[in-house]
Formats: sequence, structure tokens, C-alpha cells
Amino acid sequence: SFLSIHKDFLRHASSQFPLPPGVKFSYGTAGFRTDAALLPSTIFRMGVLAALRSICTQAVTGLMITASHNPVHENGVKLVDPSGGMLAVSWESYSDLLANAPDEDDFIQVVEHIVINEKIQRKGKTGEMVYLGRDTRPSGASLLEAALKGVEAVRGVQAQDMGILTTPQLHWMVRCSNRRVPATESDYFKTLSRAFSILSGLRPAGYGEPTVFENLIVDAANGVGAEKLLQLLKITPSLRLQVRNSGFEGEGLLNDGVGADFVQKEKIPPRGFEVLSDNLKRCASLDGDADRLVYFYMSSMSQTDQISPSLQLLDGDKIATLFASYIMDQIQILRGTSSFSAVTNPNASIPGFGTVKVAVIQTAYANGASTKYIKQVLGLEVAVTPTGVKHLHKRAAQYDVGIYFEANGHGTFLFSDNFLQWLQEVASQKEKGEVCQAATRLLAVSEMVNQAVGDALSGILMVETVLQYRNWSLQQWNAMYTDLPSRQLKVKVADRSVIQTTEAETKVASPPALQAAIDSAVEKYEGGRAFVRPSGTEDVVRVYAEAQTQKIADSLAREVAIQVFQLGGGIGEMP
Ligand code: G16
Repeated sequence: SFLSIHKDFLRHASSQFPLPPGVKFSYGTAGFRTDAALLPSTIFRMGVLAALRSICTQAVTGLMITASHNPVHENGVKLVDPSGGMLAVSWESYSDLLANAPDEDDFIQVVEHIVINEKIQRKGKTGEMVYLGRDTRPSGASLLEAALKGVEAVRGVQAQDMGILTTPQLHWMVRCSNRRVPATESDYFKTLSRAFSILSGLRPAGYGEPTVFENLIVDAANGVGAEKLLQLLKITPSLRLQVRNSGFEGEGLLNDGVGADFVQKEKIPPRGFEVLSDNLKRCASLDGDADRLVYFYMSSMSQTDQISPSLQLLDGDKIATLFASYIMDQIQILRGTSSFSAVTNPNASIPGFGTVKVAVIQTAYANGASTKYIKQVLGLEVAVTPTGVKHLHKRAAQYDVGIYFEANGHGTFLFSDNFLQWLQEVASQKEKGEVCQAATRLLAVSEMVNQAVGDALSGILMVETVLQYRNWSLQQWNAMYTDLPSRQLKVKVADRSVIQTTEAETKVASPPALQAAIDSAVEKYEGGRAFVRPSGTEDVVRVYAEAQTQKIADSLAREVAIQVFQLGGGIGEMP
């Protein structure tokens, strides 16, 4: 069998990457993530797993070395399935078993278990390949070596080092390669840029001459997104932006007071932007591996109720809403009705296609005002899943257009093949005028958005496209609806796995007293909402609270955090 040929080779290779003592690895929300020094054995073993997944599916898989928004001394690994999405959830338990196998013999046993359980057989074909990528972290190069050795330890599977990339680029490459379409990094830039140009040339009549807005100032979190954005800019001159916090010589540290996670959670401008505060009319932040995006601007309007009155955040919910409204506009045109009506009727069908199923997928973190707007004004279905794009993506794939976003700025949208095929036909019928244009727009959008995973670069192009189309400033976009004030906190506990949740993470199942305590805290405030969940990327428990005023949201969050600390085994300082 496959194993009897290679067992000794695998055993020998794995002996070079011993498990660090006393560490328990856990797959988490998006793969393993911890101090980089602890990771060589895990990354080697994930190389092996990515190779096994490739043999099993007879397709290219991917392995990305990144810890995204985490501090620079940490690192991690995200595995990419042949579809371009995250590793199938059913394989996550194999990852845990492999990562924690104490020695070579146990490791081989787990490999054997996976091979038998998944009925993995060599087909002798050449499609067995793993694409490897890494972000800009200093520990990335040696960890990539470990991954490479892991893939190659499964003899016959090829490892291809794609170099320094954003996470979404690697996902895109895996997806395209398995769909037999050009999949190099330069194809990525060309595809996005071409679609952006098509869309810029397809502004609708009736929205007036395009306004020339200020350049977009992008905070690249001192990460990999900076260099990639500059490359995109080079071939897309009509994109008007400047990159800051690029992580180049003399600039700051990765994710240190910068980036989408920081801006979204703290609601204050990233480091390096303070001095510009008069000029911050159009800004965006990426995270460390450029799979998240938020927009913001500084407003001179003082809102006394807010801790940081001047930063106006346009988070993942606002982005999802902007995109959903644009998609519905195009669907209205395809129906032959005006593109200007605000309220759409999602049940009406398009002549020649039938009902286009459109939905927005969110998590419990979605601001209540966004959910209300999507349901009541856009008339769309909203589905809720647990945190983690792997859950949202799967749900979004059930629709003709599935738009998914987490409030933290991670998201994208997916088109069904059926709908795309129909759009192709309509787009080829020039005599259909506006209808043909709307179909052409949606086809370009389907090329420009990364349908493998959330992608901050294609996200910027998409936001800029819709703003150009509507002639909107960020203020006008922000006015679509007003966010309910919210607050997020982190609580350190001895073992965050003691907190278990249910109902898409909106309720605590264990310890039971905690949910009762949250309920009684929430009850005190009309319209208040709060939930807690263990993070799958950081060693903390996350607390989210939402209320009618910022002051109440802050106290509710604090009250709940204290309960987590007391009932969940808090350590360190009391929140
Ligand atoms: C990852 C996941 C996201 C998730 C985020 C935070 O993002 O891909 O879906 O929202 O972690 O997860 P948690 O709240 O469990 O820490 P990233 O950008 O950090 O890779």
C-alpha cells in the first residue's frame, strides 16, 4: 500500500521536527496559531496533511504560513481546500490528531488512520500538488521549509513554493488552478485590474458626472498587503490610493497599533494616521495577511456619546450592505425595472431566469442595525452562522448570489454557476441595452471579487467601484444606516475551552451559570444584546455588547466581562 512504501521515509522526516514538550495544539477558527518558535513540528505535519488531502481529492491544495492579525512573534498555518476555500471541516480533527501526536510512531499511526478512514489510494496521476505561501513574518521562511519537507515526505506529491503572498492570493491560485484557468500571481493582478476597468467604464446614466474624490489612504498593517497593493496600483492607474504602514524599512511593526483588527476593535485611527487627522476623509485598513478590510474616516461632527468621537468606522457589515444594495440594483435592471428604486422585491423573478436567490450571511457580531437594514430595506434573507469564514462561505454557496461578511471585515461573495451562465448569455445580447450592461457588470464583479475567500485587495476595488457608481463619499455610504453602539472586550482565562457556546455562538452552554449572568446583565437595558465566545485565534475569551448608547454598551460589555472572569476562571487583572 501507499504507506508500506513510504512509512520509513515519513518517520525519518518527522523525527527532524519533534513536538515541543507541554504544548497542546488546537486547530482553531482558521488553523493553528501560536508563538512561532513552537510551530515547526505542526507546520511540518500540516505539510503532510495538505499532501494527503491532495492525493485524496486528486487536486491542488494549499498551505499558507501566516498568523494574520496576531503579533509579529506569532505565526500559524491556514490550509486551503481544492475549491479555494478553507480546509474541509471534517478534516480539522485529523489536524488536531497529527499536530499533537507525541512521537514518530504515534504520528505514523495517525497518518495510517487518515489513509484508511479516507480510503486514500495512489492513482498514479500527476495532479498531486501543494501550493505553499507565506506572509512577511520573519519566522515565515524557516517555517515554509518545514512545510515543504512535510509535503515532500509524502513521496510523489509536489510542493510548489509560491513565495510571499497575501492569504487570499494563495486561495485564489488554488481555486483557479483546479478550474484550469491561469493562476499565477500576475494573472491575479491582471484579472482584478481588468474587471475594475470594465466596471469603471460602466457607470449608469442618471447618477451624474463622476465626482473626483480624494485618494484613498490605506493602512496596510505593516504587512504583506502593502507591496501587493502597490503592484496592483502599478497596472491600475485609475485606482487612486496611497499606501501607509507598509512595513518597509523604518516603518512600524506588523499589526502593532495598526491594521483592520485594531481599527475595528478599538475604533481609533491606526498608528501613523494621527498626524493626518484633518485629511482623513477616505481611509481603509487591511489586516496582516490582507484578507480583511474596513474603511473609516475622521468626522469633525462630535458625537458626545462615543469614546473616540471622531472615527467613523465602515466595517464588514457596512461593506456587505453596500455590496448587497449594488447587486440588487443590477438585479432590478435585469428585471427591466428602474435601477433607482430603494426597496427591492427579492421574490420577483427575472424573465428568462426565474427567481434569483440572494442572501447575506452574517455572524452574531453583525451590528443589529445592519441586519435590520438588509432585511427591511433591501428585503433580503439574512442567515447567521458561527464565526469563521469556513462557516459563512459554505452557507453563501447555497444561493445564486451569497454575500458573506463578518463585522471584522472578512468576507466576499459567491455566484452560482447557473446564474453566471445565464448572465453570459444576456451579456452577449448587445441589443438589450441596459439589461446587457447590468449582466456585463455582474460578470465583471464575479471576476473581480475573490470567490475563494475574503480578500482586502479585491474588496477595495469593489468598494471603490460601487462608490464611483453611486457617486458617494464615505459619509454618504455611512448614512445608509446608523450602527447601534457596540463594544468588544477580551478576557484572559486559564483555559478558554471551558467556555462552550451554542445557537451560532449567541448563547453559552457551559458553564451554565454564565449564560444566566449574561441574561440578567442584558435584561437591565432595553434593546441591549451581549454574547461571549472563546477566540479561535487568540488566547482570550471575546465579549460583545450592543446597546442604544455607547455608555450602556460599554458598561454592559464590562459587566459581562467581569462575569466571564469570575465564572470562567479569569487570570491576571480583573476587566
Ligand atoms: C480568522 C478567521 C475569521 C475570524 C477571525 C477571528 O481571521 O478567518 O473568520 O473572524 O479569525 O476569529 P476568532 O474570533 O475566533 O479569534 P484572520 O483574519 O485572523 O485569519
